[in-house]
This record gives sequence, C-alpha cells and structure tokens, in this order.
Amino acid sequence: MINEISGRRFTVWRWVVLAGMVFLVLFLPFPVNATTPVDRTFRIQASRFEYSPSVLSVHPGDRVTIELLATDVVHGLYIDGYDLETTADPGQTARLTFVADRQGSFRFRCTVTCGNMHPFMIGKLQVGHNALLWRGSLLAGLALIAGAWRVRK
Ligand SMILES: [Cu+2]
Repeated sequence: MINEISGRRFTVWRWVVLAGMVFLVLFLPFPVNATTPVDRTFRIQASRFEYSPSVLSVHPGDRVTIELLATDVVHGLYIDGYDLETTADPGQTARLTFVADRQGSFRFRCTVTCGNMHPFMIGKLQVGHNALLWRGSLLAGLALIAGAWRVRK
C-alpha cells in the first residue's frame, strides 16, 4: 500500500521533471558565444552550377570576407537576410566584406543566369548555433524517454 503510493508519486514526479526539461529546451536561450569576433576569409569558387565551398560557418560578430572567384562564366552571389550582393567576371575575383551581426541560417544564391541549372546554384551562411536543430534533437530525445516510460508501464 505504502509502496504503491510512493510508486505513484515517483511516476508523477518523473513527468513533472520531464515537462520541466521540455520547457527548458524550448525557452532557455543558448549561451552567447564567448569567443571574440575574428576576421574570416572564405575563398569561394563559383562554377556552373555550384559554389565550393557551399556552406560557410561563422560566429556572430565575425568580420567576414567572401572572395568569389568565377571559374567559367559570370556568376553572382546574393545573401538572403543580409541583402548583400556581388558579381564576378570570368577568371576574376569579387570581394564582399561584412559583419555577421544577424544570427541564423541564410541562403546565398547566384544572381546571374548562368545556365539551365542556375536556380539550383545555392549555398548557406550559418551564423552561430543552429538553435532550431539543437532544440529539435533534444526534444526528440525527451520524447524517446517518455515513450520508453509508457511502454514499460
Ligand atoms: Cu548562376
């Protein structure tokens, strides 16, 4: 009888703790990057129809320089969210410098129609943590734990 009651209490507490963790995962702000902003230079080769590299990862506040080298035809680069653009002539390098003051994931794409696959010429600028991805996988982990509890009952 006493065991049963304390067992039930334990079950309730488990769920309370789990709910608390879900709350934390959803609403706790990510720790601000303690790293000091640095200068970063990326040399991107643009060719039909890709950027190499196509994913740029920086920390918030970094001073970012993109050197865009067009290897075959004229290519451009426009960064969504930052509203920045540059264009490079064949064999030439165009330079773009900015401070990554917005956190998140931003797509960049070619602005010059360079061929039939041109719309798929895209890349990604990642500034800071991918908070959505982290929160999502942590929530999935908690859901797995909760699922395991239910099955065992
Ligand atoms: Cu293009």
